[in-house]
Amino acid sequence: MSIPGQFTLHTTDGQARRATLTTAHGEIQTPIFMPVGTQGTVKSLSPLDLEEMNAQIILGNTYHLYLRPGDELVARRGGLHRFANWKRPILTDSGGFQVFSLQSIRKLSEEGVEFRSYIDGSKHFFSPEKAIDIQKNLGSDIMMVLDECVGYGADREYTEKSLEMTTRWAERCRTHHPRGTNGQIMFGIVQGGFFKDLREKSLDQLRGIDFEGFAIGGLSVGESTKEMYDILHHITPLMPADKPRYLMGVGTPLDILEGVAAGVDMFDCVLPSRNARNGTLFTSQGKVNIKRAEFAEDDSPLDPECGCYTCRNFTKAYLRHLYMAKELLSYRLNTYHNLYFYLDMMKQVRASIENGSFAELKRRFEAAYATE
Ligand code: PRF
Ligand code: ZN
Repeated sequence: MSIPGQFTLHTTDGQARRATLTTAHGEIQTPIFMPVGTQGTVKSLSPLDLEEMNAQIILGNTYHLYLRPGDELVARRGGLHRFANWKRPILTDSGGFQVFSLQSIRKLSEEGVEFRSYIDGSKHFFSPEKAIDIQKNLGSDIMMVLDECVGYGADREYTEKSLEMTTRWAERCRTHHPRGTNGQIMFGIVQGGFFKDLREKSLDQLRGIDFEGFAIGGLSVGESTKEMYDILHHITPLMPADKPRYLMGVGTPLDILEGVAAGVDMFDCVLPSRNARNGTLFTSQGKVNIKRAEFAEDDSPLDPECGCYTCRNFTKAYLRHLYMAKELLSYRLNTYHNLYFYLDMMKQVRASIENGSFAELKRRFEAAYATE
């Protein structure tokens, strides 16, 4: 019998890895992209849609679900899987990043972080233990430790103090929920900003704690692509090879392929779903802005190479019309396509690692997205 947290490496192609991660709600084939379902829903899509496009795991947010409808209310409904009728794995982010990025904070101390609700301004407090208790109530398969994601431009002194606190918070999270409890596994988060030695220090400290996986946080926070790739390629070869690696909140198709090339197994990002809602669509030929006048009478599918429901059934002219008229179906068809595109890209990534052609696949996407 396989146990939650078991990570089986099947094959590699360069640094790229093809693996399986076991969770309490089934196995995940990696590399994987996780659609973001902040409020317990991937905006505009049903669980049926997500199953149809073979989403293997979705992401939920501790911060949002704690504030509304409340994690205890969710627990009384049998947890987030039952509440949202999603039967496959769920990963929850700890709330730390949302507290910091929504500027709703904050008083930060060794004890935790105080913040104001983005809904009604009320005061709240997350300690590392509280962040885990909430994720236990939600019943996610993969829980994230509470961390501080330092902003871009933070100086060395601040970044070092911060990563050391993030390590102490990580220790408290693991102590509060020892390995093997309850089928829920826990990932530590490497911080350290844009200082390579501080990234190493963060990783060294975290690897002494018994986590089932490790995430790279604090990237895609306003730095250049070059700076991000530089840190990424520095830290991934130093991460434990026998545990899953998760690059948080990244990114564009090319960022994800760069991550895979560096040996990352898991990704999440609001980009495909958020861009879909403002009419930016990812295709095999690069990005398409569906609101452009040139599509007004274009009867071709959005992406002739895409097998999704949107591309099989509708024209660019119709998708443009829906967008211009702000019709609800616009959000749905666009989101369906963009997530299908991302998930299909990951499927191609997995196949290419298996047959040793990942570099070639990456070059193909780089050519299509070269002008970004
Ligand atoms: N920490 C957490 N969640 C995150 C991040 C982080 O650093 C990021 C950074 N891109 C996205 N989501 N807990
Ligand atoms: Zn499509």
